[in-house]
Amino acid sequence: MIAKKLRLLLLATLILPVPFSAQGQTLPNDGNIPSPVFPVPTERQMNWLETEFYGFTHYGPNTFVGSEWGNDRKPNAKEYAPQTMPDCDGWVEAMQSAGMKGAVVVCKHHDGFCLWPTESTDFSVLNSAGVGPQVDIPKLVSEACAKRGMKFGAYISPWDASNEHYATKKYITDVFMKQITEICKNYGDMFEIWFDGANGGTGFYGGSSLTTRTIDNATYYDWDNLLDSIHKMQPECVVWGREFRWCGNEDGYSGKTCWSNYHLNAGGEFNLNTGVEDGLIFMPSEVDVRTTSKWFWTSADEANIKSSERLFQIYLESVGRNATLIMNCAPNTSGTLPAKLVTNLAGLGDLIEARLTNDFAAGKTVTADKTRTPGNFAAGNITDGNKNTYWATNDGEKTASFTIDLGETKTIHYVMLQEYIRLGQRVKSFTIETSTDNSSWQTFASGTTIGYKRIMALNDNTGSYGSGQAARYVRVKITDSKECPLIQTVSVY
Ligand code: FUL
Repeated sequence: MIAKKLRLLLLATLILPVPFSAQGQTLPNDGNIPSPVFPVPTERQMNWLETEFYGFTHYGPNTFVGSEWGNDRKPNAKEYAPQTMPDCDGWVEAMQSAGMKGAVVVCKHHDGFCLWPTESTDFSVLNSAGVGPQVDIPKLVSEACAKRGMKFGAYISPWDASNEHYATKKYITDVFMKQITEICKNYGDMFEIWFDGANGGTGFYGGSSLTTRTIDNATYYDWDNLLDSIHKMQPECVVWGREFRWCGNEDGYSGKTCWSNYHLNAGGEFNLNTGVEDGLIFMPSEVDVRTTSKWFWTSADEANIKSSERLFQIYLESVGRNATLIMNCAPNTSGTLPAKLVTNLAGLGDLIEARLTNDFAAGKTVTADKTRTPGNFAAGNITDGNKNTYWATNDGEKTASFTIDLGETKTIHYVMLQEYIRLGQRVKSFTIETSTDNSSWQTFASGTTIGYKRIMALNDNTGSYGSGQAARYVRVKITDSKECPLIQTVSVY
């Protein structure tokens, strides 16, 4: 028996790489893998980036009284008065039809009303009117997500305009943390938890007709420990304001230059839209956008439901600019999404399908002027459909170009590029040109950052589909990069 164990040990030392423990030792790198350019994403952030596009739901007492924040009146649980059970499966179905891969549901907004039977406060569905006491929104939405293969996430407002303990330690320990724990423990796997910068102070977020208590957001919530607690309960869940950042506006766009790198400092929020090229932490941008002009439904606001074309433009200016997109779908008092919104969401899904799925470059030949050697970094990796392979140049080579031969002339509208982001965001500028004969070239578009995903429209015109450009050859020139560029995928539509 001992001899067998020794033999196994000997075998293991022969086939396993040299241990990493010895200091000062050169580690083997037979694959010639490029060194990371820090910061790099965690596995959890990678999974979240790949989710790309998901829904948001604002629904609660505000829906019934036509308010946005609920800090304009005294708390009254009876305001939440659904007469029939909300159709959460219908919400998720409509989101899925738009191409979304998950749903983040408001469980508690700034008013403090909890849309699930919580033990943390009396201001919840349990004391509401109509069929309200039977409603458990995170349960209904998480079940619909599970049924439809969608990811589930939750919004819990840190600011609580009605809780008597708000701004004291008791609120954090006995109310807020309890609410987070109930949500994290009782509704299955979560991919994202959304907090909010609003704190009810007299600054940017305005005052209230009720008592307001100003808190120091940065220290009061003890974000670092909160992050750890959430990860213990939900290992796959990324946390707002820590693992991803607000994009800095609610109008549906990320910066054309958009670094996933960021830097948190005492000065608070800055450069949210563009990120920070030399930022020390990996904290990608999320674009949060309304499909009307408000977060909560009002009948008058139905006139403002955005068209499918406008929603598609928002998609290009968020997912297509190295951010994720969370798009609000506000249910009405009968617990359903307005019919026009359902139609326009499906229309968005149709546009994404029609314009961004038939990849002319898939499996096509690619040639590059420079390629990293030795190792598996051939230009063909760009069109091989494998997210684990990429084309690279040698260390120190920060400019290079590659050309995709589409095999025949096509009319093209979009070029989608992805860096191999696991080793850090690098590209600082690039141009795309096309040719029908591989000799005379026309500009298609040019840009700065790429990141996890960049979708370039012809002439960077995201607002109209246009008539496209004839191209058999698509040439991408990387004109500046932090270190050798690593390009995982380029698709041509
Ligand atoms: C903001 C909130 O104040 C809005 O009401 C909404 O929830 C939006 C998503 O975030 O900060």
